[in-house]
Amino acid sequence: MSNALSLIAYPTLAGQVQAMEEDGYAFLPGMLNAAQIAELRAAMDRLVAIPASYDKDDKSGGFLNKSINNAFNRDPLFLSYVDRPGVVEIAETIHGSDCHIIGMTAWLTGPGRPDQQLHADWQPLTLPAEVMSNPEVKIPIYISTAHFYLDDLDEELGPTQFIPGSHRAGRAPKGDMEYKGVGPKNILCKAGDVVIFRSEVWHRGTANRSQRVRYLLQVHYAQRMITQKFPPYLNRFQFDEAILAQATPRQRRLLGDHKPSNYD
Ligand SMILES: O=C(O)CCC(=O)C(=O)O
Ligand SMILES: [Fe+2]
Repeated sequence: MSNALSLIAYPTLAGQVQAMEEDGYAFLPGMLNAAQIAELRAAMDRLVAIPASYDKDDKSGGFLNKSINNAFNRDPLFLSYVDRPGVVEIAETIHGSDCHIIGMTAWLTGPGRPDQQLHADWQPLTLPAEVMSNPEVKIPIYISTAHFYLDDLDEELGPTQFIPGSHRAGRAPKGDMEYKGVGPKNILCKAGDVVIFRSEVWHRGTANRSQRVRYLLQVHYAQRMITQKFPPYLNRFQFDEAILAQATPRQRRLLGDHKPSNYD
């Protein structure tokens, strides 16, 4: 039985932002063409793990797990994914015009990867269900992640699953597998599609039961007051000057070159 999430592409920015508020995610089909998908996959293949940055590239869990942090700092190609047209406008609308990225991860997951636990990436506020059921209670979107899918997803490759509207639970799932009687549904999208989702929506990556490696680029956006996660910490992360020199003013701001504000 198919467990696919029906993916609705809202054509306007207002519709996409409304989807972030009501469903917890927005589906953006066809953001990349075949050549862009191929060049991104090749760039991800070329990345070499930096252990000090908490990168991984091993099979210690019994499956290939190559996860490279701070990808924007590794190749100018990834810099262009900081402000991809069609995605960045959503981030700037939901998080504010001074929003920034808090991370960018190039992630390859190989055959044998198990199901993840259903989770919220971050639950900023825990609130009673009766408070959350009041439509006047509107929680700001503090953090979102754009998933750039670089494969045609099928059930075997390990699609991401979401429970629409579950960000309104007011809590992380903590072992629950349903919200209001609805379980996690597969995102069976195409290579080049993007799903951007807020941190509280209940979701998980699923088992890779194929013989293929799944390629995913994650761009994590946040309100300016949410700290960037660019390991290694204590001043050991350094921007690559050659890449920074190519950044536009908007890209620089998204990397953290802000106007002074609270606490600066
Ligand atoms: O692998 C996926 O599709 C989702 C991954 C995820 O949600 C996570 O690592 O937090
Ligand atoms: Fe997650």
